[in-house]
Amino acid sequence: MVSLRPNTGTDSTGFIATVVVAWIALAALLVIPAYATHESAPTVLAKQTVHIDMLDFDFSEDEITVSPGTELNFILHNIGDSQHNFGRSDDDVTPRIKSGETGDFNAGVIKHDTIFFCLIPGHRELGMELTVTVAAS
Ligand SMILES: [Cu+2]
Repeated sequence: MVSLRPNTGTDSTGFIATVVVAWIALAALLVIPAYATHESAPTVLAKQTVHIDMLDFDFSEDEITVSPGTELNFILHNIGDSQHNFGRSDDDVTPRIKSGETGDFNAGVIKHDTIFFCLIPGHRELGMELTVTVAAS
């Protein structure tokens, strides 16, 4: 028979139960925001490094496919004569990489299909564009 008398605070079983409930509540507070926050850090399931040659005016790869959860790091070799850069936007781009030099760009976990390109005016239009497609293999 289960006792329904109220916990007076002197009952050690009740105290332990209260502590357990408090820990569960604390754990929920820590876990729930991770799901509720839109920009939570995604789980990294794999890391992949991709080497790209930069030419005047093309990338050695036009399209690559990665599995969901892949953190992608680009190593960029400028084998052309002109300077180039590599990124997704004005705020998310490498410095200019000079002819003969190598740069890198950590794109983080690729959450959805993304186009990377050279942001130097005119270069993207000439062909310096790379599409990364996210697809389960
Ligand atoms: Cu360029």
